[in-house]
Amino acid sequence: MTTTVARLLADSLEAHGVDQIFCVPGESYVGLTSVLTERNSIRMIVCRHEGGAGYMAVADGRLRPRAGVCIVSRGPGLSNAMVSLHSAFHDATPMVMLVGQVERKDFGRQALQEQNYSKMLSDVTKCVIEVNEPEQASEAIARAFHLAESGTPGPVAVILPEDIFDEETDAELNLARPRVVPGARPQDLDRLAEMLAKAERPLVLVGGAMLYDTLYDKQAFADLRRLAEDWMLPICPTHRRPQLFDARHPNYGGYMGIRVPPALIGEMKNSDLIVSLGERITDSVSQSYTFPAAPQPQLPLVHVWPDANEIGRVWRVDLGIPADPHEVIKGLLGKGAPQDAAKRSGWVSGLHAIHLSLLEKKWLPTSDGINFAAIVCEVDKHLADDAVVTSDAGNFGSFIHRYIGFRPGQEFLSSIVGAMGSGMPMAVAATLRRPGRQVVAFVGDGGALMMGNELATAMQYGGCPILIISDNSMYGTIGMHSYVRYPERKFMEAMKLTNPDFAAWGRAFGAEGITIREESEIADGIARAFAVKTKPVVVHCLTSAIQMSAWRRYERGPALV
Ligand SMILES: Cc1ncc(C[n+]2csc(CCOP(=O)(O)OP(=O)(O)O)c2C)c(N)n1
Repeated sequence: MTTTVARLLADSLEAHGVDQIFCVPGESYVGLTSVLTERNSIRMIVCRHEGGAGYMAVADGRLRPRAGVCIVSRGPGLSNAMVSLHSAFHDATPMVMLVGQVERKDFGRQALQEQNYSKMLSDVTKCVIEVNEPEQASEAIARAFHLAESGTPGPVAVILPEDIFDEETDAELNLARPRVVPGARPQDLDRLAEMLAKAERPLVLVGGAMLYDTLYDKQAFADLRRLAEDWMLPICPTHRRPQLFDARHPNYGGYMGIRVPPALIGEMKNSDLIVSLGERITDSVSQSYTFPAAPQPQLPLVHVWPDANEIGRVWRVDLGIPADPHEVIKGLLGKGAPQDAAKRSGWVSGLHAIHLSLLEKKWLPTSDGINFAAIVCEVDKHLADDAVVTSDAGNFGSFIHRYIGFRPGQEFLSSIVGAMGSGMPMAVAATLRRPGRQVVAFVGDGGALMMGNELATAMQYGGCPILIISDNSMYGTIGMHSYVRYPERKFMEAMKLTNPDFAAWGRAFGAEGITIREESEIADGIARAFAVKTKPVVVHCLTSAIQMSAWRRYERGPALV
């Protein structure tokens, strides 16, 4: 049946279950917007910055088993969106970005805002698909979703010239391609079972691919717990994936985030086997490539990841299983636990005891503002079992991981690679995908003004996130790095920030604004924030710069300031 490219593209997106698209409008794709807005099936979420739209798509790609989608305009629009592609690529998050392009007759002339997207995006996408013929449009969408969601997930860009949307075509609608689930060979499962049976002090890391398993099938949480209990294994959720295992469960072996505290990493290093179940392993998780050491690990390493390309790329592994982690868990459960699994109970309880001691809600007083620990602990008291928490990048985030014991059912969203600006847009995406649930975004004063403008998008679509801003009047993380690397040098001139009254800033958007200046105001301020529920809330917390992170203080204090 003859249709137009724009209608065929809209049909193709619908066929892939797309129900919302994040965008900043652009003249390069009005032919598509006009068709999409005619349909009730796909909601266009109009954002204030393409980086914000992109981060929302990244978050959406982690909140359901389907790539998040955004549309941006050529040159400037895509340039703004690059940070979200960078994050999706490093975070192994499925995302499809549609990009408007100049008319085909002008290709290569450096027409207004034209870029060569295959060159520009070559290192931040899994694939750039340029659609130059109407017949390719629907196939391009099907390929984009397939590539974004399979193997190592990631972002795929589909480039659409401005003049293609109204062209007629008889091309067939391409339906979504069935999910390919890679599984383990029987001999590999046997070997893994043998290695696990023999190990006295194993560590099991769980990460990103495990998160997708829980989106496809909630049973994955229960199966992982059973594996941990029956086989007596310590489970260690990795960097910014804290919700994968209940932090209070006795088999929780410790959070394997960036810079694990010495007491925990010291004990972890006594391990005699690491099994990475759906964690890609990065420099953050491996403590800057020291544990496991790259390229030759100091202990046996088993890597389960759904993409053979990735396994062995950096580390020489003893056993690589290019499989879906849940399939491997089911395979192990089918075999039954070793008779003497209880021999590891001392190892597991030892790790868990260290983990619990690190979670303890205690902190030191500070003279230059609130210790952010006190705020985070108060927020934790109000978090529902199905709350969504987002975090921007910055040292304030270390307090979240130190003091909040996450549990399955709660969700945590962040740029895993640590790109600032993600916290607020991810919270907006969460309010849309999880309506009626608590959504709390933690940001620093740096990140707040990078992408905090998406508060306007929350207002526009009725989202009610609570934005907790840690205002230490500086880009604190970088101050900490300067201090650690050059302890005798001053650095504040290059880090300090002059901030607005963030509560008033929030009220200007139509949100509730609350200011917390000292510890005595925390309980009331946070309770008021959680009570609002009908509009966004901005909580401006005047925090200490001396307490650099949940683990570190400026020994020399304000002398450096
Ligand atoms: C987009 C981006 N720009 C710069 C950085 C480098 N960076 C990492 S953390 C940080 C400071 C964050 O400051 P703030 O939001 O105030 O939080 P704090 O560290 O003070 O808690 C910077 C500049 C980054 N990670 N991402």
